[in-house]
Amino acid sequence: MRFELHCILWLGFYSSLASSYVINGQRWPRPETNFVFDLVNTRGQTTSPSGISWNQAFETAMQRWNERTVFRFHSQRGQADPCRDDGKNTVGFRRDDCGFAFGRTTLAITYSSYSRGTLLETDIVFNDNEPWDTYDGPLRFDATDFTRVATHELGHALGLGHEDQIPAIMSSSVDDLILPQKDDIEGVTALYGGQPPLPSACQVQRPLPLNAWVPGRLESADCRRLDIAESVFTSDDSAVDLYTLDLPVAGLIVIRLESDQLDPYLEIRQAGSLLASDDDSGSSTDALIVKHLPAGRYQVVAGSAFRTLQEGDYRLAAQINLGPPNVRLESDWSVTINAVEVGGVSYSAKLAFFVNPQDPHGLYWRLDSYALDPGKLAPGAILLETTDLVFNPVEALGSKFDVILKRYVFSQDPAGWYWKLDQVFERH
Ligand SMILES: [Ca+2]
Ligand SMILES: [Ca+2]
Ligand SMILES: [Ca+2]
Ligand SMILES: [Zn+2]
Repeated sequence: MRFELHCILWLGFYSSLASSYVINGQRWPRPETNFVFDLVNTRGQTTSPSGISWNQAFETAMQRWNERTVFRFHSQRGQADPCRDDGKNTVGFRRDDCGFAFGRTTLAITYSSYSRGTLLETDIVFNDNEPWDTYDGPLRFDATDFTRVATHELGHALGLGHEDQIPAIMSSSVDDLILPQKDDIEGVTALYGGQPPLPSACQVQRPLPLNAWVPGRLESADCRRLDIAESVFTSDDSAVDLYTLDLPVAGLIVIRLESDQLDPYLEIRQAGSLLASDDDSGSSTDALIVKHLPAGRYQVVAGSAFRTLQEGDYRLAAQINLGPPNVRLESDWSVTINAVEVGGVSYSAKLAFFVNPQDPHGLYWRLDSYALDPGKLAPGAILLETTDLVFNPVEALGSKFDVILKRYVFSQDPAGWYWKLDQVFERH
């Protein structure tokens, strides 16, 4: 039986979140199949306008499934006619739909033949009346991305139907997503069983040293958020770099992710669950997390706030002082700050204890004096972008404490700098 899957794709957006993958009811006897192809479009071109060969693009689409699911697409170079039942799976460009006119909104069609629920052959026909190119990220209006449509059609070829309820590459409308999403991956698992693999890019974790800026770059070859978000899943093509943070003490850590080329998004995870995340708490769209954590190993995820792939350079730092404190509480309750970081510049400062007449039981300090001290960029005291003060740690009463002081506006001295004690953790 020859079964035609009209794959009607046009620009559109997802609406609600619900439901799950759709299976056509047919599957290959084993989770693998072979495609024979050597792609040339109807104008005789072997490459897309951006210079990627159609063959390479189709293989990339195969890899997107191979990397994330138990299914394996194999490829073999050779000529074959996508309009013929010849025992070969293939893909080709055509100006007509195997003798018929393409529908006005049809970008590609996958034909499947099967017997009693077992797939025998699939052929994919691309509508070459449409402008095609190859690119990642947001969909362009001047040309459709061949690779993501090929990824979608290959989803039909392995047995998936359309899914329009939740984010999926198997959506009937082509959009900004380019990879099989969680729902698509679960659909393949439902068809073929087994445990989906973790893409190799997601198995690489760089150690994140403390108190140093680490340069990095988000790009296409990186792990993607959809591959690592295990607890609360958000379907997402965006690139992520994974770091291991070893915290030898329980302490207050300040983690920053900064970039002027992309919109940073930062996460701290442990054993697959999310402990903290931030988008824009730093300056501009930079991410900043201030969090007290027990000693242990953490995963720091450097990503972008975009749902699609956003490429660019960034820098990442985790700040906590494990050496002698740079901040001391004196016997008169004034605070001596040996070195405080303010936007990458070091100052020394003195805070005076302040009895607030409006809150006599609260603990307050007032900026007494400060001096630029550019030679001494040492960790342990940071004036955050929020103008809150972090001491990680301060030496006080014979112990060390990690402390957050919240900026306070004192109505009788609105130009003065005041802070109120907000959180205290004893350093062990
Ligand atoms: Ca065929
Ligand atoms: Ca990277
Ligand atoms: Ca951000
Ligand atoms: Zn389709």
